[in-house]
Amino acid sequence: MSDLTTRPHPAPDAASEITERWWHRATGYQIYPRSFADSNGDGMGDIPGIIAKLPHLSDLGIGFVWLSPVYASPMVDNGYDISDYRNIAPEFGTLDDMDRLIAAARERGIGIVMDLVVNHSSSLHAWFCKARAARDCPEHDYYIWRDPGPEGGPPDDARAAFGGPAWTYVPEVGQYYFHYFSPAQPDLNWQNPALRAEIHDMMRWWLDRGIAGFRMDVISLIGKDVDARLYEEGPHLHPFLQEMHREVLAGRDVLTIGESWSVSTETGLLYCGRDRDELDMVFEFSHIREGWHPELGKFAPKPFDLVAFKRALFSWQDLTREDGWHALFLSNHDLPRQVSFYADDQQFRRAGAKMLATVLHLLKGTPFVYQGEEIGMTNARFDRIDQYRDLETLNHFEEQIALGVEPEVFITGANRNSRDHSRTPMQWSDAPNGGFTTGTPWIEVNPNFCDINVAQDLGDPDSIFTHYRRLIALRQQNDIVAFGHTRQLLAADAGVLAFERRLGGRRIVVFANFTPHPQRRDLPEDVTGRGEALVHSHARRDEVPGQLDLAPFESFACQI
Ligand code: TEU
Ligand code: CA
Repeated sequence: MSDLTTRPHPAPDAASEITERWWHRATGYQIYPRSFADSNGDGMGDIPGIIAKLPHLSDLGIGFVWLSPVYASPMVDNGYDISDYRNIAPEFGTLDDMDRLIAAARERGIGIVMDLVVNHSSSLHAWFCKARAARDCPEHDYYIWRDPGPEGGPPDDARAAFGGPAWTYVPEVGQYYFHYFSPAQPDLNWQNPALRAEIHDMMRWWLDRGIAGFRMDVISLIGKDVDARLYEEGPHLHPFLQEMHREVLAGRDVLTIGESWSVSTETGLLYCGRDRDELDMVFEFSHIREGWHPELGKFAPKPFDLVAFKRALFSWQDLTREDGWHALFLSNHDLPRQVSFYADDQQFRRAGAKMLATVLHLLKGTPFVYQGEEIGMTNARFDRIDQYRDLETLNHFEEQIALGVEPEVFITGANRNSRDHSRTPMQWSDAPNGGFTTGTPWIEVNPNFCDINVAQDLGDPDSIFTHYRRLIALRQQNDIVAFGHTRQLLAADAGVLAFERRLGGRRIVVFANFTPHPQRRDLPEDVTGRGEALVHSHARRDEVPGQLDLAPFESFACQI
């Protein structure tokens, strides 16, 4: 998006300057193509479907799209298993369709950020087909092979993220290959320079087609040392990212967001610090993991703890105060629907959805909207395991049932946290299947599409969609929203989240009630004041009074 202006912007205390980049004021929108819009009635979303829906993204004010993988793939993990990095899966369209999407989006000032899945390929990638057939071809070393352990079994007992061992034996070569995820996703051997050069070349090839950047899938795994059983943030990670920057990214005005499940406030600036020449920002998950059971993981329901959640969220605001930048999100294709998880998807759905948006979009960083979030889409209620589609849920079900977990207990956890909730089709209208497809959708449409859909929200000035549009516009227009320093307020409060943003002498104060009950708070003097309402879910608020009463899930921001 080099056509957008780049100018230096004074930091809030004028002690340092950051150069304003196009993505500093932009809001991203994630599209999970399989579930977004189906143009040909085969029950699966596709690229022509996305092109047809670009006006929706313009209406919202979106600056760029993060497009989940559309590359050729056997779809074991819905495209996160790529068999050809330079082609498009036929169910999604053709390379021509992709070029048309890039051009049509760009005409609207929307960049397309592609998903770069290079920790692993598909086991059907041509490289792996050769690699598994013979030890003496160059491609063999593109993957991670080890001889059997002393007893003839796998080299060690590492487990794969989607269940089962992390090593799979290939008799043709008499070795095991390593896969952090499923056996259909063999890990690439980043220590091989020829492999790295292939990846760099492929990235340049896409950038030359006009894309606006990359979201890098589990990028913190590429520096791994399997022999030391060091997978996340391994010893080679940052040298590899610096090399990638030199070889591919330097001199291009593109956006890079790395996904890392392990990055912490100790390591965050190693990826996105000003002088690092690696990435622009990272998706980090400390606030998400907060909602998981510490031992039993995501499929064991755990009550939401607002204080711990706030600690995680604001620790990254503190970290990126002077350096680095934060990618802000509550939802994506791997996570449950945010209104169901953090708020209420029944009586207070509308207020809850607006409240979560108010919080996220007024923090410092680049916010991401996951498809359907802008109309407050909710988790599905699946009663049977055969209604689920995701390999993570299905494999963990098998494993946990074998361990003696009751199916109903597992389904309760999955109804809260399965990846499939975010993957039910986008609800466009109250037409059959929510207007997503004229055929049979690949996964059930949430039956609440009659009440929750885009057409309905568009016609309502008080809708969740309208609230998002306002927040997205604020970031573009208001320097405090874009660049102000963040200070958390009421840190120990278990029901209310509050913060202020400050730039020069001006400030914005944000309040959010995370509970279904009215809340009253006595506020310190340095927080209160008269000003101008910026955004509100209930009554307009031009003042933060000394005694503040909040309605259930109420949120507002006031500039003082
Ligand atoms: O996810 C990374 C990842 O670690 C997930 O497996 C995560 O632990 C899980 O989704 C939590 O439920 C990325 C992609 O976002 C995901 O869709 C892929 O399945 C995965 O990588 C493998 O490519
Ligand atoms: Ca289709």
